[in-house]
Amino acid sequence: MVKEKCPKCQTKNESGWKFCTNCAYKNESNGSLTPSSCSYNLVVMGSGGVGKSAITIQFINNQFQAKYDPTIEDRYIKVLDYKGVPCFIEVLDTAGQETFQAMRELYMKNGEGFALVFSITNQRSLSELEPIRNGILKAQNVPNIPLVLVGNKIDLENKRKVTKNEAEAVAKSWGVPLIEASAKENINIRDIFCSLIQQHWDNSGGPPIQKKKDGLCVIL
Ligand SMILES: Nc1nc2c(ncn2[C@@H]2O[C@H](COP(=O)(O)OP(=O)(O)OP(=O)(O)O)[C@@H](O)[C@H]2O)c(=O)[nH]1
Ligand SMILES: [Mg+2]
Repeated sequence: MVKEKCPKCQTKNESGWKFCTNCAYKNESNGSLTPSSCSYNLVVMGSGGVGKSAITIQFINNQFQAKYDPTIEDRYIKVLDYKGVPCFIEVLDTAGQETFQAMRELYMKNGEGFALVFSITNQRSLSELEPIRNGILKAQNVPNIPLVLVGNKIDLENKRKVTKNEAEAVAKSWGVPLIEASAKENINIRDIFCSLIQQHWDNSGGPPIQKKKDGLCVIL
């Protein structure tokens, strides 16, 4: 059997692989997995270096990436059990650095939930989220698109430049939750993605229900 290497972690996968068995990196060239009715495309956005990739990799793979390697664009897949419901999550880890932002409008339009990340050690990274949020609201046709404001790097409390009150005021003015997190210490990382799923459920009156032929209902 021919094996193909994952470009992200170099693990060998069966030919025709759709996502890496080691790091869950999505192989675009082999198409999407069949989506369940509880499936969401979630997008992680924010300035360069705030920790979008570290958050994504901690969530997907339970590892902290200490080395800074600016992202162009990476997609990952995870099946997350949230309140007993298996949720099929695709996470798009986007570029913070301006030179890599060509696809921005497309994923602002197609995303089904957005984690807007700043670093608590960098005041400017919070203000830089304002135009990103405005772009998402403009690109989306649906009202109440799930959004969460994420203050990352709370393990660096001694370097804090953005107070929690300040971030809470921004979150309140946007009408979104604030989650302070640390990708390094794996603090509140899962909650970021669960919050986006919960907002979907709040908007639609609960988790997706599928009717079976015999009249019984099951939660997918
Ligand atoms: N101490 C600490 N460092 C972090 C944390 N999250 C990320 N970092 C570090 O910050 C640097 C940048 O993290 P990345 O995740 O690559 O940042 P990014 O937002 O993906 O950057 P771009 O891909 O360029 O947009 C790396 O050296 C990470 O190890 C955290 O929670 N705590
Ligand atoms: Mg990155």
